[in-house]
Amino acid sequence: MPIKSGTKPWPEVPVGNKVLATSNPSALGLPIWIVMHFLTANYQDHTNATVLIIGAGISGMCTAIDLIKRNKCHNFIIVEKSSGVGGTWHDNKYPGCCCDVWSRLYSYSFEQNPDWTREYPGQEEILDYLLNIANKYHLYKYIRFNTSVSEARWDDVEKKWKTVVKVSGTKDAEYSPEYTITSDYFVSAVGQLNVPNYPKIPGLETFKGKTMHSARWDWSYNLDGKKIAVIGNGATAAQIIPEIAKTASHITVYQRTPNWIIPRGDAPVSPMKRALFKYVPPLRWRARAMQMDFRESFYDAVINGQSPFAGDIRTWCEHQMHEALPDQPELWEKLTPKYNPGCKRIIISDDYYPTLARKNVTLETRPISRITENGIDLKGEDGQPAPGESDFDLLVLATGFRTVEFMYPIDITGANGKSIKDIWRGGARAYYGTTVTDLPNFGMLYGPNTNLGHNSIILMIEAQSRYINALIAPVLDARRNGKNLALKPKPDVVDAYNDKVQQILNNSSFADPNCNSWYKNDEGRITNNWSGTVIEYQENLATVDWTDYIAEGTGTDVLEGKTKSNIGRVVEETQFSNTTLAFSVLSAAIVAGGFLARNSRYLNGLRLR
Ligand code: NA7
Repeated sequence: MPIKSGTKPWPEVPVGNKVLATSNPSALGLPIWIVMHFLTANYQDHTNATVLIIGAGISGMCTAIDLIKRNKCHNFIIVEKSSGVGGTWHDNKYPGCCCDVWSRLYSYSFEQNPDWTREYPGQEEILDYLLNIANKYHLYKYIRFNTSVSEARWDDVEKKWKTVVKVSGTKDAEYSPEYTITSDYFVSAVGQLNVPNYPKIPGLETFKGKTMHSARWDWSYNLDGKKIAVIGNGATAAQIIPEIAKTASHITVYQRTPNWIIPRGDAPVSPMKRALFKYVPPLRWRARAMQMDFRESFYDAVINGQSPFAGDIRTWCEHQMHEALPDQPELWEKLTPKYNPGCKRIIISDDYYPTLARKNVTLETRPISRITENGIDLKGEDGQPAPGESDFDLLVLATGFRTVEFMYPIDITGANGKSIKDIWRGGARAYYGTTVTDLPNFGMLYGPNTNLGHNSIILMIEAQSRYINALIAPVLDARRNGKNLALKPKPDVVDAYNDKVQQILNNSSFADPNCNSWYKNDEGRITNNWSGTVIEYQENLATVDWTDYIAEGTGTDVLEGKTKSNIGRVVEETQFSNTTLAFSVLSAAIVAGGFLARNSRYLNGLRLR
């Protein structure tokens, strides 16, 4: 067994295996054993980490990279339920899967990729990008795959988190099926779209054919010539249906509520453009900034149903629908939403309506009453089951995720034994969506009220990672001094913040009573969406106000005299107009040209002499 000598100070040493504490001293010689034990005991321990991150998706990776870059902390563990990195891009690999935000913007600001092959690349290309990031930042050594968190408990005395993890990889589970990790800080990076929502339709379990949830796609199943039922018509279904319709014998789409659908305008990125993005980075930055500007301007459209932009969405949708499905007013009626654009996620697609025009695709809008051994019965007008379509080979559940129970099914207990269920009674809430009342030394990414209907979620995640890392810094300082520090947000600060957010949301399209969405809980509280623009959110998180937090422990002195820390934000929007930019580039070119011309005359002169 290799002995890892700690050549770097804590917390720069990654979590390892506590070799010396468990090995036989006689094998090494007692004096060496004592010295090595002293050197390594503090930080080389399989079940002790400074920070524990749940999830190796975009948020978990971003937090880990910031831990390394901003806090020089390598003493962390990432536990990941699945077998690979990428989070949602690992889980969702159904046919047609891609992002509905341009990847130039749906990517880390600090790792802009010039090589995207399309404006909206597919899942495999996005996953590839994330795998490359994991490699580049050497993240694999921190990740424990096939490991899920079942329970996390704050220890008031030790001022540490005790997190119970379960190992599902068969080989690893043979020797360590379950264990507890102790950490100073606990970060949830599990996201909002993590746990599939299996619909509670009577008879679902009796279906004899194949059943797949969109986020659990079985690629070993051959779709060719199959008769398929798709339940759901959200963003996911709108991507799957056009793909599988190409080879299926027949598809019936079960729509409960219509969606606003606007054109996507996807296109390949030419090799010339890619080369320019690679070798002239300002062009890449500019392209991203312009996409940011456009997406930010979309905010009005999703939040205010009466805004001119919302009117445009209605027009684009109708135009697209009428063009793809000409002279079918009955179908138009079924496909036109009766709620404001933005209340549910606006779908961007060029091929959904044309797919509904195919002979092998049927749209069913009557409600489902039950699922039988091989079919789906409908609710008759008298409310009784009426026979529906049968002989399905495959049932696709494009029914979304359990979104409002953040961190489900993890059992979390905070300070003074308070459970997350009690803390979040009435709906999940957090301070800036990141820190939670009664959960000390806890941070979450893509938490309550941080989802967007109009822009790239990665912009929010980066701000959260930066903010959480700023909160982790004094916890590390205290431990460096041999002390401990516990930070939790003040309840009145959290409440005031959330009241403000809810006030705006309650007057927005998200609150339109004519629609249900995954943004709201059963009581109608909008638990998932942010109320403002990305820039507003980034500005909120650009400063840590230490007076917002209750500090406890033996190491509170590290915060003495500190009231605010300015951590800044990633400025994504354009800073100059195109005219100013063109003028500056032109001026720079003239100056450079003049300089070169003068020097070449001078050099020529030198040569002539
Ligand atoms: P969504 O947007 O939550 O869509 C789920 C769809 O499934 C939606 O059409 C639902 O109808 C439908 N659904 C859910 N349960 C049922 C039952 N019981 N019966 C019939 N139909 C049902 O999930 P997606 O996966 O499409 O997208 C999630 C996000 O992923 C998306 O916003 C992007 O950000 C990426 P409903 O509209 O509720 O009537």
